[in-house]
Amino acid sequence: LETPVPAAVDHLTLRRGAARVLLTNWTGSSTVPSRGLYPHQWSWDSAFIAIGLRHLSARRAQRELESLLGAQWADGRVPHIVFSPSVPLDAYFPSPDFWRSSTAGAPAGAPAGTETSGIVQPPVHALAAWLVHRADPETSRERGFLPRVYERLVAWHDYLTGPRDLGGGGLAAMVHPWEPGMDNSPCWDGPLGRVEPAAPGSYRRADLDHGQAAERPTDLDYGRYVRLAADYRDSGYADVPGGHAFAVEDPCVNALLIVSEHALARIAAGTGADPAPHEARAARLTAALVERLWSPADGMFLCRDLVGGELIPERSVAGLVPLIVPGLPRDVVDALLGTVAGPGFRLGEVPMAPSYDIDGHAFDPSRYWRGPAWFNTNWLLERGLRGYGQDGTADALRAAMLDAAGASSFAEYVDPFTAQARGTRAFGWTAALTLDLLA
Ligand code: 9WN
Repeated sequence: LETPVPAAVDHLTLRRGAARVLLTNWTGSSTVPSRGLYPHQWSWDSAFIAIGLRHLSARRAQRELESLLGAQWADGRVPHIVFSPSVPLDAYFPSPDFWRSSTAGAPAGAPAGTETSGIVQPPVHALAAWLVHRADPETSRERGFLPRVYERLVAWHDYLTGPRDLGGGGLAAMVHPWEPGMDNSPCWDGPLGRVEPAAPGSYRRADLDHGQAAERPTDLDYGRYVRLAADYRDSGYADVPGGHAFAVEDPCVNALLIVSEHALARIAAGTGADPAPHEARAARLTAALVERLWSPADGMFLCRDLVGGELIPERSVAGLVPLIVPGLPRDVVDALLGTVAGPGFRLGEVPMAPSYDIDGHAFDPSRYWRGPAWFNTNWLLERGLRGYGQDGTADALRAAMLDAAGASSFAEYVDPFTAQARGTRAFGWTAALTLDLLA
């Protein structure tokens, strides 16, 4: 039986609690998402964490992003994990000996002195860099922060819009369910169905040492994740149109790329470079997003399966996140706002938007990206709602997120109806985005 959610904590206590999580998870050059479950540096976590960290220490927030970008590959990719050498290999799976970034001859040019994964995560980094700069422009100028990160961020976006335009339609494609950051979203069930799982005995799920099996992906999912990652590794991490068993275009990933490209234009201007190419690329990406992923019948964006070629008929929160993109066509915005508050996502009725359609056939309120409400996607929705003038809805969402963060001890995700804690606690981006909402 569910215990009731404890009373909301006051804002001073909340701020202190969030700061404590970020201090505890800081390693000296970056922040782990969680000391137990995720003991390394993760790419999109670091971006969200920097957005909160800027309110505690602009210098630390800058270092968070610089340390991640320091592990960038020569082809521009920013790896989804940068491994900490002091953490035992068996603490997290897959570990560096699986990815072999520094030993495999790394055709894509992985850094020699750092162990990383070979896949990517959503590009929140330029947005984060711009917000970090703005929090303390003086420290930023003193440290030359924008010039330090600008070229690397450009190379990152060039990679996503170049080699990763596997569909040829102008959007970035993801080649593994870990890449869009919503690992076991029902959106991937169909595409993953084609993948032969790796043998169960060939690896050990370290995540189950820390997480409850009912709140994590299944063993069958993991078998497929392992197969796809091993195949990509064995190909030398080559991005080949038509060459991937799993290749999808995801609206959340591409919306974040657009918002980050707009931020890159501001960063360019701040370093004396020309912002115009970035604004032009943001406009092209926005047109491609609407053309390739908008579903008028669903009133939201869907993911595209590049193997089958079709839109995937699963409604996940990824399809609402494009609300953060400025300048969407008015009918698209109106439809999105209707869907956010409509039967599947029920914002206003439930405290925070679920990760997947409540009425969807695969909905599960406890299992990871198949229903629970997450703080990063809701922070993005809060920002998007404000961007389109929905301050009342955004205020209510902000208040609900603050309550849920405090009452859940900064949980990784929460039950979408009761806001009961799910997943790990003292989770980095939950604490960071709480600080940002409080600022
Ligand atoms: C695989 C770190 C990451 C998040 C992802 C989330 C989860 C990893 C895992 O944790 O994924 O990358 O082991 O399940 O799905 O969004 O970045 O917090």
